Amino acid sequence: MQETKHHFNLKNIYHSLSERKQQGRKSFAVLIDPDKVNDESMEQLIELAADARVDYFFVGGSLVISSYLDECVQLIKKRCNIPVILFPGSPSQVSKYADALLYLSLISGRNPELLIGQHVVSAPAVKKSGLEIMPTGYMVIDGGAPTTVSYISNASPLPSDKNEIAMCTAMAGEMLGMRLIYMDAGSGARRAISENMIEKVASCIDIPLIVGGGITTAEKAYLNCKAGADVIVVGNAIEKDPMLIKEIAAAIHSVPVIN
Ligand code: 1GP
Repeated sequence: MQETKHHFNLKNIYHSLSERKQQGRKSFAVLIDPDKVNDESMEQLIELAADARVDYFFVGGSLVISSYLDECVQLIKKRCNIPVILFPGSPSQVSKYADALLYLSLISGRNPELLIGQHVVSAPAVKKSGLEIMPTGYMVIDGGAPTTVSYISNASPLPSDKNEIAMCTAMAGEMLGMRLIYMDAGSGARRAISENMIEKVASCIDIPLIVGGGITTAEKAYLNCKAGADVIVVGNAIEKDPMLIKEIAAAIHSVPVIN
């Protein structure tokens, strides 16, 4: 069937993600907040990421107050083949130059605006963007520090020791039709998500599991993958030390493939 631009757009990137999951291959996503970079720092980051065989760039932030989003995405597209996935903190963060968009519903919170309200308002623009849309159940887990998303959304994060709630939330998200689950301890979290919680959640869903927030070492990235994460997202630690990209990528890609 020929795909029209009105056809629901779930294609290449999602397929590669779920194929990688089936093969037990782990992925590394470097998160870029357009508010915190410029052309010069981006050039360096792109080169390091391409050398380290980073799998995805996530672009977005809770606020994005600058207007650098389009330029930042275009620069990545010009310089390398790493797919760019938008991770929007608000409906205005849509760039048609990206490859795909995490269509986030904050399923760990109880704020209807972030479950469905903002989606309704932005639906025409998102559909028109032509981006690959990936429905994502977004779960914010308490990381020991108030996150921008919790503050802005007025939604409390899921307690970090309540594995059962995390499991039920992820299962409900999958059964509601989400194609990805993203567990996030929040940018710059003091405490990253425990391997125990990752393992429990991974064991009760079949869709790919993204994990991020407060991951600062290659070892933690590796352990999270072993526990069942399919994609590891790192932002802050790389902003502080871009050289970490190589080490973390190597750790994630060294996780033994179990079929
Ligand atoms: C935040 O999961 C991302 O939404 C990444 O967090 O910046 O702490 O790596 P960090």
